[in-house]
Amino acid sequence: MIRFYFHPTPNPAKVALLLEEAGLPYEVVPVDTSKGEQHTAAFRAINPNGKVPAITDTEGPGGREARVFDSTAILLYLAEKTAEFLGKPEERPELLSWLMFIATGLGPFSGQAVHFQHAAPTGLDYAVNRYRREAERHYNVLNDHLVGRQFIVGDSFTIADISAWGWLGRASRVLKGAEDPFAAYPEIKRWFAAIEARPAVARAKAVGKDHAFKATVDEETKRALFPSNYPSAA
Ligand SMILES: N[C@@H](CCC(=O)N[C@@H](CS)C(=O)NCC(=O)O)C(=O)O
Repeated sequence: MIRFYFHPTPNPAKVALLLEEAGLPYEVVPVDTSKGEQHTAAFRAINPNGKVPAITDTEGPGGREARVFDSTAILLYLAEKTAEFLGKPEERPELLSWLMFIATGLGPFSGQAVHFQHAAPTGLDYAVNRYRREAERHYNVLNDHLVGRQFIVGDSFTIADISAWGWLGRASRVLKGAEDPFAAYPEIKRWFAAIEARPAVARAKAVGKDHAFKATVDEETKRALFPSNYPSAA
């Protein structure tokens, strides 16, 4: 049995889509990051980095329970476990390259673009411009790569598509103010529409809908999500 530690945010969304695409049985464990549940000792034992997603798998390697944290690690772990969504062996260099491009570039710069445009104090023009433009630059790299391609790697749906889908689903927040955030990225727009049409996407989007996650942003939320803004007293 897989326990899936979840909050309705982009990185857990990737894992939800893989679990649904693979048809793996799993149990959702809500982690309300706006309430600070990611900082409990019990959750830190599963992800010492205190972020979602994470999973535990009672049937890990050697039949022992395993924990896996960080969305890209989970995608690779589950894809290897099911031997699905990895593309052809000769495509592994491309798969790893695009996975890391998303994990270390597209995702983090998108996340910082959201932070500085939606959560940070106003007036930080340098930071807003840097992260917004770096997010746009990553969009351009992916857009150019997708010319003439149905999928990011080879000619099949892989965990690279799943990983990119997680953050591109937040394009309207990343590219704040754009009427159509994909207007300047026609190849991403075409690719994204095709991924969205997959039946598993609707099921992935339904994950966690039966849980009332905290929606308000108050002092507790800010301290939970941005603890490094509140240095502990010496
Ligand atoms: N590199 C990690 C990043 C995980 C991450 O930033 N998760 C966010 C949700 S998308 C989170 O847990 N935020 C709450 C917090 O940072 O306290 C991954 O890909 O899983």
